[in-house]
Amino acid sequence: MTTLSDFPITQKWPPANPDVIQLYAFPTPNGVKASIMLEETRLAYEAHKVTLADADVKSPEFLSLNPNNKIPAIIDPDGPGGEPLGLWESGAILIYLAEKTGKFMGESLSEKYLTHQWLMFQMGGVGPMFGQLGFFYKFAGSEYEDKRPQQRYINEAKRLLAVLEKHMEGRDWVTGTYSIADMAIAPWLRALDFYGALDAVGWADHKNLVAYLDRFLDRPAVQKGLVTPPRD
Ligand SMILES: N[C@@H](CCC(=O)N[C@@H](CS)C(=O)NCC(=O)O)C(=O)O
Repeated sequence: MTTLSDFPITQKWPPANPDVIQLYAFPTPNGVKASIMLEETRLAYEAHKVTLADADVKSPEFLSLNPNNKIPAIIDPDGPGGEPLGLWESGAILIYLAEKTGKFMGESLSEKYLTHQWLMFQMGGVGPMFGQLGFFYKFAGSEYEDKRPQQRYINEAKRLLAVLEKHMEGRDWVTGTYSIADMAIAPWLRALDFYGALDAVGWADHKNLVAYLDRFLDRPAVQKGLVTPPRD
């Protein structure tokens, strides 16, 4: 039978309590999806800080859990069949934790699939496109003389915001009730401020999204998840 200590990642980030879920993350928009869900579900967990530096995400120990060198990742020592389960990709982690607890994935089967739909919209659209916007608007790409890539991602971010703004008319949460889709989408809306891109994408004109993000940030579990593990 496999145990937590069989995972090489535990050599670099030893568990204080091997019986609880181990979270390997950094408080980025993708990282906080997992910590927010763990806070919302009140599952017992231990957070290990894995920075985006090569010494962490590209260390042999981290790569042994996630060969794609990206946070977040988890190990649940009490996975399916009581066996430990290591998992990466934030969307997969959210679905796993929702199924484990029976929480935040809708009440009916239809709600469940709609939750998946909006989660995939974030994973395949909002996350990658806003991430590129961050690169070309705030980070190294902002120095590039050719501004066409920057403009492309500004336009794509605006397009995605327009889809969400329209959808959120008359809704508090993306699928009606609070779900993992919100935990995936809202942290990426918050990232626009960090990228200094609020004006570039016309954020203030999206009144439904401004109210939605405030609603999300008001939740105590979100506030805790956003600083877990602590940056410093
Ligand atoms: N699709 C992945 C993306 C994760 C991701 O991009 N993580 C970034 C931080 S937000 C990372 O770990 N970057 C480190 C690197 O690429 O070296 C997920 O949703 O889990």
